[in-house]
Amino acid sequence: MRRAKEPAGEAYDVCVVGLGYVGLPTACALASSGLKVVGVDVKEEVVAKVRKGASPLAEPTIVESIRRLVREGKLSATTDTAGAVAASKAVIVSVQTPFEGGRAEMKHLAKAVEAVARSMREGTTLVVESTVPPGTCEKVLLPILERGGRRDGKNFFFAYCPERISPGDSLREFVNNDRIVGGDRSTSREKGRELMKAAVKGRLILTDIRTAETTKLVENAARDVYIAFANDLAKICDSVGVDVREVIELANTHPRVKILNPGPGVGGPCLTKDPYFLLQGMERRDSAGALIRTARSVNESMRDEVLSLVEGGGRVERGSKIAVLGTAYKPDVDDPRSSPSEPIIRSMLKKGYGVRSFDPFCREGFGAKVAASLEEATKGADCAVILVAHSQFRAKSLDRMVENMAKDPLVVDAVGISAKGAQPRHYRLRRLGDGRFRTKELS
Ligand code: SAJ
Repeated sequence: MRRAKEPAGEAYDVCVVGLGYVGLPTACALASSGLKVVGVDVKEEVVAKVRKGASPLAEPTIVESIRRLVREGKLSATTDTAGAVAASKAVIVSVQTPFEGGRAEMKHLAKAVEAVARSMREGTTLVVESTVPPGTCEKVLLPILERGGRRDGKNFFFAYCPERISPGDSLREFVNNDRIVGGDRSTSREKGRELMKAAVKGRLILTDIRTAETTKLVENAARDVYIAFANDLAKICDSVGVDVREVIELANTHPRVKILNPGPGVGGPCLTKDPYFLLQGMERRDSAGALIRTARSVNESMRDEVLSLVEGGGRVERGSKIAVLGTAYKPDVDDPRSSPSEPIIRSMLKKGYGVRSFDPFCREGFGAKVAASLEEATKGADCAVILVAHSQFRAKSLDRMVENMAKDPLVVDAVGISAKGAQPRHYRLRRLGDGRFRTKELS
């Protein structure tokens, strides 16, 4: 038991605190660059897995890296934060900062930084990667670290280097993306850059801490706003009687237009909360942030848009069988956090529909009966709703998919995987943002 906790008094180049979606790729990238890395997590099951060379994440490159790095002795893991921090030259903190009760919840991050502060050596470089509202490092984290008279830039070196990785492709993105490094002391910024340079091939761009905190949130708020524009267009095109995907494709041939894809809403742990973190950091309370707030509500309204496609034709009623295809928050990942499928399924269940779900990567059903295969989910269903553009769904023709459904079924395609201009004869097809079906259904 004791052995399981102790980092064996070894000296590590880096200690990564938090072995989640961000900490694991961070630890793997640094260890792959030749540094000796110890990962820390409070969850014993996570630490036990890594020690065995197994990955808590299903992402193939992470699975392969952990297996190799643990075998080569470059990566180890422990639940003992104090021991690992004390035995390391540098520390990177990448713990979760969830959005709870309408506020950014900083307790996990503050606790991790307190543990680091208690055990870090003189001269430690400390980099925080977690996403935080502007001002958090200055108001919450640095006061913890400077308790007892230690000073940033003198006794330790603090840098804020927000993560930018896309779950599903995290290791490649960690290594290749440009990164922002925020530090309020020039020595700290430089030390932060030095540390990240070991594994990051992209540019490491220096600024102050608050600018780095704000930039991270702006990146995700921007993506949320861009997607909201596409989603708003879906509603507009639906009522104009044209296909939004064709309109976007054509508009994007203009050299200065780059519209994203509409869908059933925006999910995942980042875009759904970071716009609120940004607004939380504001001191003024006027119309500032209005566009960001509106974007959030447009994206959240897409669940109703999908439900209205399901119910619009009057064929789906209490007791109807519905197959929901896709519960992950985006294509080809196994992560269901804040997935748009959740409110859609819960609403369907409330209305008394018989809902079966299937996702090739993710076992989450949000209360629906989880089918073991696509065929099991669609068998006898009156309606199939495609909510995630997984490659497996893209590869399957809808004509084949409906073969075992009930007679004259309805297929709702919320993610644009059906062929452009498809006019199937044996089933009704409704594509999100494609108003042409109204004309067709009326004729
Ligand atoms: N989505 C659309 N239409 C699109 C693109 C995405 O509806 O055209 C939806 C997806 O289906 C998903 C959601 O948006 O539900 C978010 O997916 P995403 O791929 O846009 O982003 P995330 O949440 O996986 O990762 C984002 C990334 N941020 C940006 O691209 C600015 C990533 O770089 C960040 O590191 C990550 O947030 C994070 O952890 O902050």
